[in-house]
Amino acid sequence: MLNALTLRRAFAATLLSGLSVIGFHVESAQAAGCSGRVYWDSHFRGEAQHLRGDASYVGDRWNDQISSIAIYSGVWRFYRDAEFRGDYLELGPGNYSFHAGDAWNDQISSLRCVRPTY
Ligand SMILES: [Ca+2]
Repeated sequence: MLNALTLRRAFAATLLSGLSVIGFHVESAQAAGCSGRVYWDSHFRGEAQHLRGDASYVGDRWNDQISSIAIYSGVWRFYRDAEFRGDYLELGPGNYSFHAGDAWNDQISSLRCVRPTY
């Protein structure tokens, strides 16, 4: 079970690594050990953005808009403010969905991968 999950994540990361990065300014592209996706809406819906490195600011379009996060690899910190400031939410591989009224819904302004995982 765990092996199958790990394999599936690795496969997804391989697929996604072929996609181009649009939108976020990637300051330090890291290897496949830091990979994920953020979504405009809850439940992994709406516009999506591939994560491959740190972003000191997610950009005007994405600022305070992220409502769900899929992390394929790495331990990531999602900050309330730009430049990795404010309190942060630390998340490892998994799927996370926020909803209206949740503390972290539509709050994230910067993000970074603090530890690669494989
Ligand atoms: Ca949103």
